[in-house]
Order: sequence, then structure tokens, then C-alpha cells
Amino acid sequence: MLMLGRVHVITDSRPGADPVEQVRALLPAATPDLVIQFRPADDWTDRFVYQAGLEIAELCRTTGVPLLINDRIDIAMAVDADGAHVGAEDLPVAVARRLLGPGKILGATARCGDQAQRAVKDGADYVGAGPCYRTSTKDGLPPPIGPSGIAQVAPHAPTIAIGGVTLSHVPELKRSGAHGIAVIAAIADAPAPSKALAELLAAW
Ligand code: TZP
Ligand code: MG
Repeated sequence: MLMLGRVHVITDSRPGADPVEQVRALLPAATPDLVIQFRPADDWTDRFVYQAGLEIAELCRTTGVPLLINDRIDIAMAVDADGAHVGAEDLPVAVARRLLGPGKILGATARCGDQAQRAVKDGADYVGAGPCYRTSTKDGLPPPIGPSGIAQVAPHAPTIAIGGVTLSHVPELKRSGAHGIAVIAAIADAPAPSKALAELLAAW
């Protein structure tokens, strides 16, 4: 049984975002269900991403919160994160698994049951499924799959619903069989992010 937290907060990488300060502000609200996913922007330098990753890893380690790195397997290894998440255009799941080794958490993106099955076969511990709802946080996404799409993925892998997820969606996502949720705007754009996080953790 995978011991994977149910509320994954993905750091904001939109212009002006400060991922280290974002994580620092959230950690007082942490419970065992929290996972932080550091998601570097494509235009950040490797040195900046590495330094921020180191600081976030230290913050997470001292509070016992698992840290995943989005896309950047090299950074996950360099900062000794707990694992990584690879999307459809990132390294293949099997390659990410080979690089990370067996002891790290690996997530992969899936939009349907077949993709989820394939991801697990290639070494993923969980899948991020979506976009679940409409979102403006990431460009170029395919159409939302909704809770019914989550329900098709969930039998094949522990499933984290992503894309436009807010507090009000938690009940229907639980019913769809999701293991948990991943959010950016629901935390980053909240007037009080740590209060919003506490509410999500309590709801799940
Ligand atoms: N991948 C699929 S949807 C998405 C990513 C990174 C964006 C999620 O952000 P939000 O603000 O929770 O919709
Ligand atoms: Mg990616």
C-alpha cells in the first residue's frame, strides 16, 4: 500500500512567484497528507532551480513533508528530493525510474486507464490525472476529463486529480475514487494560502 499524501501543492511558477517563500509560508499548516511538488518554470536558470530546490528540500525535510520535483529528474537527484513527477512531454516513466532508483516516489501523467496501466508497468507509483476541470494556470492542455474521467483512471493506479481543482470539488473527487488532489491556483491565488491549505487538508 502506497503511503502517498493526498493533497499535493504544486509551487507557483508564474512570473513573480517565489517558490521558496511560498513553501515556507505553507509548512506551518502541514499534516501527514501534504505533499509539496516543486515545479520550476521553463525559463528559470538551472542554478536558480537548484538553489531553490535545495532550500525547499531543507524546509520540507525539517517538517517531514515529502517533496517531489516536477519534470526535472536531475534536480530531484541533486537535492535528494523524495521523488519526482513526469508529464507527457518529459522523460519517459521507465527512464525516470531507472535514474531515480527504486526507493523514490515517481508520479506520471495519465488521461485514461490505459495510460495509467502503462505508467504503473513502467515504474510509476501514482498518476496525476487531468486536467480534471478548466484551468488557466497551464497553457495548451487537452479538454478536461471531469470526475468521470478520474473514475476511469482510478482503478488502475493511485490517482491524483489535477487541473482547476478547488475545495468544493473534494466530495465528488473522493466519490470518483481519486487518491487525492494536486493544486496550484487554489493555494497560490487564495487570499490566505495557509488557511486555504488547512481547509483542503481537512476536507480530504
Ligand atoms: N497539469 C495539468 S493541469 C495543471 C498542470 C500543471 C495546472 C494545475 O493548476 P491549477 O491552478 O490547480 O488548475
Ligand atoms: Mg513537464
